[in-house]
Amino acid sequence: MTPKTIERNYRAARDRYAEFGVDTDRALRQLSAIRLSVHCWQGDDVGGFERSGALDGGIQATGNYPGKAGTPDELRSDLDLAFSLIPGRHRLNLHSIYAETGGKKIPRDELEPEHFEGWMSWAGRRKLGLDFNGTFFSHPMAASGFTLSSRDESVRRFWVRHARGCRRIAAAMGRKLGSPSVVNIWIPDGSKDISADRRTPREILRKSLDEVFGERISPKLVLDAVEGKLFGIGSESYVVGSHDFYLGYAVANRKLLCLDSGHFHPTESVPDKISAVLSVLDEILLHVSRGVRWDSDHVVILSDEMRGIAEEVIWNGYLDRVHIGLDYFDASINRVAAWVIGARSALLAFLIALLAPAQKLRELEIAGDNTSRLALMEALKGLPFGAVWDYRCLAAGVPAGDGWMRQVKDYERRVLAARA
Ligand code: RNT
Ligand code: ZN
Repeated sequence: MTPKTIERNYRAARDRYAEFGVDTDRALRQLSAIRLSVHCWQGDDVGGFERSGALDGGIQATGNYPGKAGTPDELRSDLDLAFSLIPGRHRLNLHSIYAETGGKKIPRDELEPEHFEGWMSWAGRRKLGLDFNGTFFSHPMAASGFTLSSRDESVRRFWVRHARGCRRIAAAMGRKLGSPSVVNIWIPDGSKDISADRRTPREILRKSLDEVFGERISPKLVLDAVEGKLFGIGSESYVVGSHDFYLGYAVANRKLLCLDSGHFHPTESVPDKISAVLSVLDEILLHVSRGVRWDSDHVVILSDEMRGIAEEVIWNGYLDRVHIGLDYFDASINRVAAWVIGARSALLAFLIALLAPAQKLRELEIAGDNTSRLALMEALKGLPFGAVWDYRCLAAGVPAGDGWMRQVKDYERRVLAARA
């Protein structure tokens, strides 16, 4: 498609949306302000550079597509390509296992901001904000299946020190990049089979979190989030950090709650949870993902759930209270493409939500005219959002449609194929 065609299609779409009272130019301006936190771990199947053990904690990246990044420079090079194909300016979400320690083995509870200098200066040059995560899995100290909720005091304290260090690292990132770093805590703690004592690990977890957050750090530098989960592989019967646990903790301690869209019963609605928890919390973190059967981490697509999440955030005016992170890992397809597909689909969902006459829908609802509400909702689905999206891509200097795949294929041939 030539730029001329994209522009012509856009003008036609603009007129069509105007008939519904929707200003497409305004929607595009709002879309360009949305920052996604792109997860570094899609680039190497949650491997990291520490090499202290295989991926565990009940999460799995299946597949062995060639060309996985094996060094920080390779990962950054892959990310550069991905970011160049995603319209807009975004953020990068790091895990502590992506530290650069110059070949030295630094225990996780001794990590310092200096081990993330490489990431910080790279992000600074590209004007990307950084978010951060402690890594409470793939480590001998997590082998028992318990970390912050461990009854073993030496294990528990190790992970408390790790989490405290992560907040200090994130504070350095927030200071250096001039934008608060969201630090998310997700732990794999739980058990495969029915446990006799569900109480004690949760009380220990609460105490550990209090210790972690005991150190006051300005919210201008760090925003703390806690992420619950329904179950993991190997923790099917009991998860210490469940949704209920963290919801209570976040409310009581004014923390951000992280809602991962793969972490609930399949018939529960994550879109519905957003206004529920934001009625009592100031801010939340979203882990936008896609659950399929037992896996919570398939590549994000333009699913009904993705669209529902975007609608809830946009229609309720929550953009400034919701941090949007991606969280999935697929090792069976080109990893750069996986980033781009998920990020673009998430942004497209936000665009579609922005292109809806939300006020009109609300008015119909208030008037009790639910027939017209449903008719309008269905009519909107046939509107030419694709033409608006193509125009957004053109304006942002990224290929429209799946034209960006050419660059990924070229990179695959030139760069990825040469990797061991
Ligand atoms: C795991 C959680 C967690 C991880 C990342 C790697 O179920 O979703 O967010 O995916 O920390
Ligand atoms: Zn998650």
